[in-house]
Amino acid sequence: MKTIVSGIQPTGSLNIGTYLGSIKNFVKLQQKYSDHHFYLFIADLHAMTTPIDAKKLRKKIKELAALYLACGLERDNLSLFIQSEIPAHSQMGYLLQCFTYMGELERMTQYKDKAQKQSEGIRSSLFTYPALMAGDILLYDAEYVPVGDDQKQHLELTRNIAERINQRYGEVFKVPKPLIPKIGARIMSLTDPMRKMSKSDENVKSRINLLDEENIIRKRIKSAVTDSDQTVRYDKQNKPGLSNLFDIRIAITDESVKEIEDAYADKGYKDFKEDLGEIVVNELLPIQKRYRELLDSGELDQILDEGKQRAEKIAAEKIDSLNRILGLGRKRKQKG
Ligand code: ATP
Ligand code: LTN
Repeated sequence: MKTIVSGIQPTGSLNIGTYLGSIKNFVKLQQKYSDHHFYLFIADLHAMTTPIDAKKLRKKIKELAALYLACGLERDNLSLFIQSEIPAHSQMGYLLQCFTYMGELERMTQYKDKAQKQSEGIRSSLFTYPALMAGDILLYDAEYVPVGDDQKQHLELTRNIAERINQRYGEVFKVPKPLIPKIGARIMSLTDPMRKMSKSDENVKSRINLLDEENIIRKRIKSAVTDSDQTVRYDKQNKPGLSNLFDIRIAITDESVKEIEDAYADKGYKDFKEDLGEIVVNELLPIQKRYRELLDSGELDQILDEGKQRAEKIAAEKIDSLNRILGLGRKRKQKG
């Protein structure tokens, strides 16, 4: 069966950037690719690349698992699991480091950005993290990997590593393709539309968190930075703030730019922002309700156990086969 793989780190506050760029896309893809199996995971090993409090991490893992499901994922063709519960991810991460060059890792812009933000004690895992990510994907022979725009470079590296190994050892891995949504792949900060909306931004006004209260959601949109012109028109170059609000709206409603521009031909930013507040609130409140129901239910643990069981088996087989191909360990007789 063909597979689709993706993960999200359990760090910071999950916001509509992550939601529209990734989770909402998973939900749509689950319908479109109903004959594929989805391996979606909480990338807790990746969260260890920067300092994080242990208690906080535990809490975030559970919250993210509940949020994934609350956003509407179907259980039929899904294995939802926690990355660290499957040792094959760490094993694969190491093996792929053996096929990744320093020069490639040095070029990763996410590493450069994150390293720059830290003054001391940059963990070596922050540097090698793209190899771990490549392992997450290649373990399950992913056909597609749905991600936001910022992960494109890591996907390109994953493809290069897979091709490098295939060239040397034969067809070991499927070479995965990224799936980047047309709208929503890069939702920008509400306070600085030239920067990506990020869950680690210190300015809480820069984003709408999925669990924000209704009045906060409306307030954040109202105070979002826009230009001083009042014409509701999509223009990324000259009106980046307003265009970002268009993107948020379109990613939720699937309207066209023209439909929106026509609807506001005689209206200004105030109306546009108020309506967007309403649209975002209507999208998020049902998610919040389902999230609260799921968080302390036995159902969540059951789903994570089932996901783990299936993923564990596939991943362990892949590691065994890779060890054999690479000549690691002893020669064993094939079972059966
Ligand atoms: P940080 O900003 O702290 O590095 P993040 O907000 O990028 O973290 P991740 O867990 O790294 O969060 O991202 C999860 C998924 O959401 C990835 O596929 C990523 O591309 C996507 N994503 C994150 N932020 C945005 C955004 N502003 N717009 C669209 N997609 C996003
Ligand atoms: N690195 C990604 C999260 C991530 C991921 C993956 C995404 C870890 N492993 C595998 C897709 C496939 C991030 O920081 N957004």
